Amino acid sequence: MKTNGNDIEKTIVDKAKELGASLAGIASIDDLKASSSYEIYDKRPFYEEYKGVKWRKEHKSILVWALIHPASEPVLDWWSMKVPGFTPGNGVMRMQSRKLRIWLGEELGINALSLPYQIEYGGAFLKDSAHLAGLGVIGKNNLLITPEFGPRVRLRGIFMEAALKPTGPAEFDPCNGCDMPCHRACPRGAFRSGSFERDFCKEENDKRDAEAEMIDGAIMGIKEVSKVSKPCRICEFACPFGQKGAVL
Ligand code: B12
Repeated sequence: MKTNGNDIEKTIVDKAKELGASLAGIASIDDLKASSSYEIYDKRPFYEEYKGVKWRKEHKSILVWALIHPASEPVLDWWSMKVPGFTPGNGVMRMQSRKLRIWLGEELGINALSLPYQIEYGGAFLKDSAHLAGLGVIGKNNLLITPEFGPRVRLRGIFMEAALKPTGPAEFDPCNGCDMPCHRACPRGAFRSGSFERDFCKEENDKRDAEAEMIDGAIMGIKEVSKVSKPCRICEFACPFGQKGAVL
């Protein structure tokens, strides 16, 4: 087993970054199971295909990482059914996931499972995972806010058959004293009750789906022209924390 100074967690986080992750960390599955999203989601799933989570006892830890999605690269977030992983950003993260899974097995002898993005097909709640792994905190806009990039990141995870030391949670309080421009910016008033209400958010994203345009494959990283929708990022861009970095 090749580790950096016997610190297996650091070795794994460093590898994720070497493979292109902007941030990475590790959380325990027991902590993740106890996070509020599972309880809430079980009562009212977003996708009807969801039939609950089948936890496997061998999975002890989750590696979760973030890929920066700057405003200068909007295409990373555009959706097309023809793009592997649906968005170019997810396409990049799927490849990172595959490489990390193989490396974990070959170099560290850790069996791992690359998680799909979707909860209903076995995915995990990635904001909760990222918070527990110390990447950032869940802010008033209901998004993971990181010290480095604000909310302008997308997430991915891998379950690992090894009980590793969590790298979080993070001590960070970005919303303290903020007058919440994210709440005022939402075109659908999804924060009218003071917290996020997904039905209003969904209305905006459904409208954007209905307005999907045919876009050249070269732009989406595929060969053919395809129907592309551009999800809303208004509460994400309104966050003052995401506006601080020079390249964001
Ligand atoms: C389904 C889904 C949607 C649905 C439903 C959203 C919802 N929140 O219910 C729709 C289509 C509406 C949507 C919209 C968006 N989404 Co979305 N979505 C998802 C998905 C697949 C599952 C999320 C989910 O159902 N969560 C379960 C519900 C119950 O939880 P929740 O509302 O998110 O909030 C819970 C947590 O915040 C938790 N919580 C709050 N505080 C704390 C504190 C601690 C300590 C812990 C542990 C937990 C916790 O409690 C809340 C429940 O009350 C995830 C991917 C994934 N696999 O996780 C992406 C994901 C959350 N979405 C993402 C994004 C970016 C968006 C959008 C900006 C659109 C876009 N451009 O892609 C908007 C933002 C909406 C918003 N402000 O939350 C990113 C978030 C990145 C980030 N920085 O946080 C994710 C992780 C996908 C990705 N590619 O990385 N999304």
